[in-house]
Amino acid sequence: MSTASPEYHPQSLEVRIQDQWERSGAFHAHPDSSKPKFYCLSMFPYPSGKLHMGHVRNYTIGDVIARFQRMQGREVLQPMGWDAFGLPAENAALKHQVPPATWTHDNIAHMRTQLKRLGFAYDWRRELATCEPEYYRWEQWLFVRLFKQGLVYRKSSTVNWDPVDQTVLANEQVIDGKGWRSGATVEQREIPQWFLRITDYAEELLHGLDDLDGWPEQVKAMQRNWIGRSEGVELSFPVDGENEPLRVYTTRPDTLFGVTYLAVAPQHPLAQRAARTNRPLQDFIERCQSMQVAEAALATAEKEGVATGISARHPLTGAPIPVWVANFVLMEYGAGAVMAVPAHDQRDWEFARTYGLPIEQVIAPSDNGSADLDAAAYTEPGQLVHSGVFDGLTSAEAKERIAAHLEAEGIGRRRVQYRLRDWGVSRQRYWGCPIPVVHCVTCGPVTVPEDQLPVVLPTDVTPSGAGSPLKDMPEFFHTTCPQCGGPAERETDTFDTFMESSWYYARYASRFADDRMLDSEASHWLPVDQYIGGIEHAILHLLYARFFHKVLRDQGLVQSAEPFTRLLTQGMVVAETYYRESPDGARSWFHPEEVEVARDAKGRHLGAQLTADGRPVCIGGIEKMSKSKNNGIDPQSLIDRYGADTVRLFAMFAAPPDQSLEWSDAGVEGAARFLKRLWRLCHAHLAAGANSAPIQNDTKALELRRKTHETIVKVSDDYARRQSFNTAIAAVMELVNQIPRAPTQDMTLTLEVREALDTALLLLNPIVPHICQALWSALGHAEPILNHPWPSADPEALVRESLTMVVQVNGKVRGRIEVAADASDDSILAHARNETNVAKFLDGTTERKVVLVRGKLINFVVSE
Ligand code: ANZ
Ligand code: ZN
Repeated sequence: MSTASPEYHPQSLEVRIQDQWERSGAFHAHPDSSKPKFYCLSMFPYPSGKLHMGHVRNYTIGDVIARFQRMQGREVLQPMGWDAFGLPAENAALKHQVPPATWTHDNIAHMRTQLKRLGFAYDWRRELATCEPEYYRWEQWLFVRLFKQGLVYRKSSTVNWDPVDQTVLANEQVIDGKGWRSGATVEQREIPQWFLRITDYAEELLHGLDDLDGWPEQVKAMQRNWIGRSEGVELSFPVDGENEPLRVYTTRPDTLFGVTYLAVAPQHPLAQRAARTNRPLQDFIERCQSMQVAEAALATAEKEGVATGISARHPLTGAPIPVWVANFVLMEYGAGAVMAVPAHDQRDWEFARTYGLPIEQVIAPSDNGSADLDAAAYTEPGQLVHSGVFDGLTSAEAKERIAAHLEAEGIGRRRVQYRLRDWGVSRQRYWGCPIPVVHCVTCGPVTVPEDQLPVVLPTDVTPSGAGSPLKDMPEFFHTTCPQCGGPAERETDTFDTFMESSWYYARYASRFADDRMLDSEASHWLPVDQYIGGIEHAILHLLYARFFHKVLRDQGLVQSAEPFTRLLTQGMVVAETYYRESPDGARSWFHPEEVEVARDAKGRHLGAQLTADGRPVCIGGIEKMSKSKNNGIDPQSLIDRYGADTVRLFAMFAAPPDQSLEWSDAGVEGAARFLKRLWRLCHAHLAAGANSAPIQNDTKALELRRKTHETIVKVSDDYARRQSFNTAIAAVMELVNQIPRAPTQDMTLTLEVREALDTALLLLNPIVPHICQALWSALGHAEPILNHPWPSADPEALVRESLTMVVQVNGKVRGRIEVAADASDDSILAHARNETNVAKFLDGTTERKVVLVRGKLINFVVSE
């Protein structure tokens, strides 16, 4: 017998195997491979400093899919990189007085080491950081192209201005209307900014969703909402004393006869004109100006308004209608003005009640019920009343007829309207991609010519917090105009970091092209076959990336219409929270490791105490892991303690990928125990040594073999179609549990045990690739497991050879028969009738009915 089996030492084993992968270039993706391609991508991280559990989960899911697809015979591209520009680097720079570039690169170095330690199958040659000029130069190049095509424009728009720090603040830097650093009351300022015409693509972005069968419905619904297509009518109301009529946009032309006032946005020209001679109106408009501009804030704000004193005319009845200015009307939507129908629009109703404006019903419920307009607006469709010749029509008919009438009279026209706004890409921040524009006194804003790109962001900069440091760098700031050669100043705004994350997936696929943005390799790999990331990116990131992809397609740089064929949005990583409250109500949060928890038999919390002082703490409920609740588990400490495979196994086993994953010590311990068991089982099998010939038709052997192949069927479906990795793992665990523990006493099963073990390793390999490789080679396979094809089930092994069935006559058991599992009903019945004892009881009777429950029983119902 051989020497003692080796022990499972994940740390050394994993590093050794990672080294082999690295040295052999195991994860280099080759575009010239004859295998079909599979592009698997996880959303790249912001290099915040170290990996958190959310990253680990996201990247493990991606890696499992990538490794599975590789075993399915695909040439897999799985890259990784860094979303490296952004505000946190500037904040950290202020705090620690280091340049954002240094901070970012240090973080990248650390996080790269962490990712490597987790054994992810990345093609590291393709790594990119968006803060590198070799990356962002192509973004600048594209911007200049789009500018020339008219897809870029400049317009004034509102920003948050901190009057003390003399700087523009991002929305998240405004806390309760005050600057986060200075505490000064934030003002709204209009400054010129750059916009991309994403609205030109609104229709295609909307319709494209219909073909994305591999996306979660929920995400598609969120995108549809965000794009917000509506069909309506734009119509004009003549205004007394003005040449220009007032245009409004409505989706309910059927309610036209119920208009009792018009409301315009505070920024509307009519409001501005009226304010010149109307002091209260002027004050109101100013107050609106200083309010938060966010739409969400508007939705919850008190509906307020001021009358202008201006009167308009109903376009069909000629009745006078007062014009108001109201804070709920958005200047950027529709026509910046609404026809208010308080009887049938709740917002208009509330406003009318507040200001004593009339409420006139024009839609009656179709079921002859009545609408209680004293309680609320009636917003359902119905039948028209008090609407002249249109009375009696349904809402749907009236929408058509009134729209047609308005068009015929030249009063209005049908219009499709989107909620989606053009994308403002200017940020008044230092740590971002420079916008490739110079401002010339003579020529105005001029884009930087292609041969002068990239505009490189100076990196030896430590921001002071007040304004952009680029303005104080003459060598960057002062330049000459590419058009007239005169003196000019560089734009110091940088791009929204969503710009970089909108095309990184394409650049990975074309990583080695140094003379162009994307080469033909991009067309080879794209679209991404599987994209994995957080639901928090369901709207903006995914919409911007889809927009960019269509723009790139229209530039001839990619061929597909959509960037991501299949999308998996993984759930949050959550953990229990613990706190104590001080007398003033402030809570201090304790880390789960500082707390001891008492549980009942079912594992429910009974109470918790702080280990340090033994006194109770409150249990705050399960929440997303975060700094603020102090409930984050540092993955590094888990890797150090258990190794990467245990962490990966826990992340995949504890929950389906799209659900939240609750952190538990017990779960991690369980994962570690399972791997140890697998290790011991393989080595016990090896230690048993001998290889005797199989015994034909041995039931135990056939059963184990069947279990092995049933597991292949189930697990393959779980991986490929259902993406239900936790149940796949559970199925393999079941198989492993069925492998006899004492192989020396069961020598006849050697071959079947070997097959079961080999299969378990292959099925687990995408999830725990290090231990699987180690055991695979211990079992004598020379070729690495990651190159081994995925196992396929042997249909013969799946056949349950024979089954025992009970035969009854009039409900009494009269015999038992053995039938082939796939025998036909007829042959089963024939067999049953021929069974000696059964035949005796059937003899001389008339058959009334036969009941056949496959695999169980046959009952002959007979009469004499
Ligand atoms: C009259 C009316 C009667 C309306 C009624 C609704 C119900 P969606 O579907 O989102 O496109 N609206 C138009 N422009 C607006 C603006 N700039 N700011 C705020 N609200 C505006 O919404 C279209 C409806 O929102 C329009 O239809 C208009 O009110 C309002 F029983 O017109 B409606
Ligand atoms: Zn010039």
